[in-house]
Amino acid sequence: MELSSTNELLDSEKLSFDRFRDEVLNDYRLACESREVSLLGRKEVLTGKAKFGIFGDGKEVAQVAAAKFFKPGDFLSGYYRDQTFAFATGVATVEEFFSQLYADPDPANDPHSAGRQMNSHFASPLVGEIGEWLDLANRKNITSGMAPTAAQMPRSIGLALASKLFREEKLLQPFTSLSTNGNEVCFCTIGDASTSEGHFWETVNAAGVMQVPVAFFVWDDGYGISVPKKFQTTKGSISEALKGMQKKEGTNGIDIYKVKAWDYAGMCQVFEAAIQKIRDTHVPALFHVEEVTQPQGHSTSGSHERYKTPERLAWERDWDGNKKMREWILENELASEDELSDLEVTSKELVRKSKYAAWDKFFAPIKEQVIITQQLLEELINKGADENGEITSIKNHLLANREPIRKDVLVALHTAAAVAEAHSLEGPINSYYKLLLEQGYGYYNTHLYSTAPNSPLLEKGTELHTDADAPMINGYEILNKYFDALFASNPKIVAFGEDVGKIGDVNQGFAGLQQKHGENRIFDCGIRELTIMGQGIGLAMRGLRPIAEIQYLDYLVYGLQPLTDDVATLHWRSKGRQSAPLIVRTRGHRLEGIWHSGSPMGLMLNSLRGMHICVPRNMVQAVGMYNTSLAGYDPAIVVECLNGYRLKEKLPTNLLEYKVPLGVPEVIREGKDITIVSYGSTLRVVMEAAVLLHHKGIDCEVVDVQTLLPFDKHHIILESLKKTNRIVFVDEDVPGGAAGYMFNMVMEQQGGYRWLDVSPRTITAQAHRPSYGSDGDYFSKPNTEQVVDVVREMMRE
Ligand SMILES: Cc1ncc(C[n+]2csc(CCOP(=O)(O)OP(=O)(O)O)c2C)c(N)n1
Ligand SMILES: [Mg+2]
Repeated sequence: MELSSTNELLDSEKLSFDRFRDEVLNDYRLACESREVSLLGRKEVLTGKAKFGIFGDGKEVAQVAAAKFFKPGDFLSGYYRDQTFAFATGVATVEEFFSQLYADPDPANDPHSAGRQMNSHFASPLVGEIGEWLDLANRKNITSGMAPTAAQMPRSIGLALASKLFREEKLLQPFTSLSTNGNEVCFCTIGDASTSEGHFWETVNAAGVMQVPVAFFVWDDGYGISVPKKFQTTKGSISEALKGMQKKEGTNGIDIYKVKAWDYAGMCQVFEAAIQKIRDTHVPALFHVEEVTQPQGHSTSGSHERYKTPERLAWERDWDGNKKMREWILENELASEDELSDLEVTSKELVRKSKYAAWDKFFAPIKEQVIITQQLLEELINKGADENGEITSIKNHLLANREPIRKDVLVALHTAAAVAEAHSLEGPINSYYKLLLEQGYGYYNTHLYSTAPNSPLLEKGTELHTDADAPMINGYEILNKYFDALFASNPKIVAFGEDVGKIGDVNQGFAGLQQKHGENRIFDCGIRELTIMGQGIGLAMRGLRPIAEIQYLDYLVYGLQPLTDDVATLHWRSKGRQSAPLIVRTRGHRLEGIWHSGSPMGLMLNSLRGMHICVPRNMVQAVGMYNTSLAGYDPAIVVECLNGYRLKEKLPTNLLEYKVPLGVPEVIREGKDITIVSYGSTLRVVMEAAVLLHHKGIDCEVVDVQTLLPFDKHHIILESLKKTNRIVFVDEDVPGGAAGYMFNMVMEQQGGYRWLDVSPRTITAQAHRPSYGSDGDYFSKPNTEQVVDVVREMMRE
């Protein structure tokens, strides 16, 4: 009996030793494969098969160590050095890596971005075919990478905050496919130099304040391209610089750990305990991973010999993580020299084969296009369309190209069609050209917005129901009643921002709602627009429905970077694999002075393609736009009129059901003489002018565009113009801003120029920001008298 239990013990010790050894060797294998990917990847760029390469060499061991503690349900918000992490978690394969390097547009080959992103930008599927959220709690999740340094930081706050909400909010507990009791940790990686960005500091501070489960990893290789850390970081050390944020007994803050990138065993030990602590306590932590190397330099765009000293280069060779891990395995007798050599050979072989497989898949469809094109060109030659040898030369040129791309085939077809026209033989060439063109545009230009059946773009709208004796109440009270009903009806809604929680926003739209629905649903944030937007992005990616506030539209620029780079591009750049249906709530247009009456709509139009831009004229319309947006998965921004909160509106009876269709203008005053197109606050100026003009015998038709993106899907403005033959666009953006955009859409896209009797006009604010005070407003923004005068001039023309 005793003997057998001793044997059992020995057996189990042997088993656990074997398991440990296998795990270590598997990690080493991953590190070797990843290194080979970097080496071969760079060659592919240098030989011209790929355009640009940025790789994770030098960070392999640190990443296999970190990935060991990344569990299903966890999220990575990382950057372009995370290839080893992506391989180790199984989110990406080596073959997929090469497909992305070659920019293969077939999502079956590059599922992460379908050829739309540079290499090393991974994305795991968060949403399914019909836009529905997948079982994220049971998957390892990587949020789509971005190239701007530190852009991954803001959303990490939201990805981590979601865990806290899922753990603390009872109403969210049934959503077990999205979270397992909030156990999920957000891993957030960043290079040492990128910690110089404000994004980093704002994010780490917010994590320390909110106590959310995020693990920041700083890969410190001492450089940001060529600039060393003495020019980047106070005291040349991010862990030193962050000491004031370190959590102590009885305070909030972050835990800080220092590890060495070549010390596999040391990192595993620290990461294991520290990540578990984050998972259990939601206290955030930062790992300062020091002594990272970069064997091949920053990217394929340059060589590091230009800025690293020979001593530094020699040190990097000696302290290479893979080399050190190998030495450690041998010292601890976990494998023999021969075993490691075999493993290294097998790793190289696997990468080489994967590379060829990716290239063959990338090239096969192009090769087929070349063959068909060759046949079409030969047919032309046979039919006598080549008397000057032009077709033969096009053919030879195409066939001489050993690595043609789709563009080369299209150029050949386009040129050949022009020659064939002289013989009326261009038909088949043109048909094939059109087919390939359509295919190409399909590869690159789809999925800017949701393609799901519940797309807000498909919403037809619902009627507004108002009782005959409905009370007239303030605009903010309409919103308040609406948000109250919304929180009661949908447990996934959360709203937050500056002054949103306790006082219920500066205009009382949420007044009393935190007290009623709880601090997990409606809450205050620090003054940090950038990470308020990031918070919204992360929460939305995890399946919640955040309404994130920018207190005044003028401050949108602080939060614009994550909106333009992350939110607006996410669905497109992942070809529908990921969505962030964030709703940004803000208030703008005329009120008082330079920073409380901005209307930078042109700025938004130019930077937020991929979001919907809603510009309601009153709060009931705003409600209808919130409802439409919340019924689908696209991100949207709603600009409420700052001067509309205290204007009286009739209280509808169907606040929760009322939906405004996007991209459908409304004629709010009918007339036959001139069409005035506007939106938001200027509509009140326009309506006043219309009354004055009516007394002068001029009958204005006033059109509210309602949403700038999408813009007038059914050409309702054109219908009005056909009737009046005169049109003026009015808004309070700068000249050439959103009014210029509307002008262009109606003239060019809708063909409005054909219906004009007089020159079309715009009336906008001045080229500078608005001055303070009522006179400042009068002389800076369009006013009633100006509209009256312009319209009268147009009528006289
Ligand atoms: C906002 C922004 N500015 C500049 C760049 C160009 N750029 C790309 S990587 C890089 C250096 C980043 O260094 P670090 O954060 O240390 O990461 P590493 O590449 O060393 O891992 C720079 C300046 C960029 N991508 N984004
Ligand atoms: Mg660096």
